[in-house]
Amino acid sequence: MQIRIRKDWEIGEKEATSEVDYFNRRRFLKAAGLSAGALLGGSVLNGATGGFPSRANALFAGKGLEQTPYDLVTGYNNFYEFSYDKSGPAKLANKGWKTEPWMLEVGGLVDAPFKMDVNELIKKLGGIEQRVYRFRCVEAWSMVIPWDGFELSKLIKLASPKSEAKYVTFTTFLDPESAPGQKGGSIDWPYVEGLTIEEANNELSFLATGIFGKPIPNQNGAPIRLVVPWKYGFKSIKSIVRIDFVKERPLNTWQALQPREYGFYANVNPEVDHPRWSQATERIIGGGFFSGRKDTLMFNGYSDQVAGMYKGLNLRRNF
Ligand SMILES: Nc1nc2c(c(=O)[nH]1)N[C@H]1C(S)=C(S)[C@@H](COP(=O)(O)O)O[C@H]1N2
Ligand SMILES: [Mo]
Repeated sequence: MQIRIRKDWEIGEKEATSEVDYFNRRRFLKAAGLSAGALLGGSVLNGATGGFPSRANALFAGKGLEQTPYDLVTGYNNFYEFSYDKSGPAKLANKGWKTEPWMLEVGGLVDAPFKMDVNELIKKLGGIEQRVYRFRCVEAWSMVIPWDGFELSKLIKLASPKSEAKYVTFTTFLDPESAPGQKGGSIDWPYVEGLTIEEANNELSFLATGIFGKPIPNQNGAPIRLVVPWKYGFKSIKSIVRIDFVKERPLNTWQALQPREYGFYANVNPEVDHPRWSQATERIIGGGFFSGRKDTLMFNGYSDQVAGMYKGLNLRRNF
């Protein structure tokens, strides 16, 4: 019999027990040279302070959606730069990692490349708004989160891409001293994601600098992260330092890691299962034991806004 130690992202939702979390935490602490006690230090939330209070966008008020409690949104995270354990990022991303000031560089096939402080960028783009979106992880859990930030299309307009630009690449920071997860593991750091230019210009594509009307906590991807609510959560890349407009489709981090399981599009689709678990339903984080599961919706409930972009595309093959 073959014994194989699987990574967290290879574990099905049903199998993701507290033992697994405990094992991962211990393994992580060992790798980082830390003891459990080292995690008990104070935590300070840093983030871009610009633009608050945000204006609620009535078109994305999240009518009928029940928001996930703040403590769960900020305490149950995937952020492999810091931890393979859901409760790890809240502690480890707040132990001296500085997310303000923060420069964002925008380049590639554009007429107007720029490198700008995130707070300056917020000012330049006319401030921030709030949108309530569903959020569905490929691991089959979901949340509803009020994000503060601005539409990605505004930044695209500012950069003015050339007609040869067909895709947009997003890159996370690289700083193994601050993010101990980047000292090892299977991921080829830094974490990279991509969208087609049409997807990036879709009205739903959002750059978040806050949640719940406050600066975004480090563990949620301070000071600026992507939010693409019709796609699995791994597309919503955190703590972005570079955005590049490119000709060729980029190889995103999860596709590079497990190409049979994670593709480029990663559109939420209840009819296309993950090779190792069903995507037909999802566990609502904070939903409780009895009312805590629901059917997953095509494109995570955003078909009206996004289905047109995938006409003629085989969604089973282009998963
Ligand atoms: N840089 C970076 N971005 C990332 C991740 C990550 O590990 N590193 N995890 C992704 C995954 S799998 C999910 S589900 C979401 C989680 O976002 P949240 O912790 O704010 O809920 O972030 C995504 N963005
Ligand atoms: Mo995820």
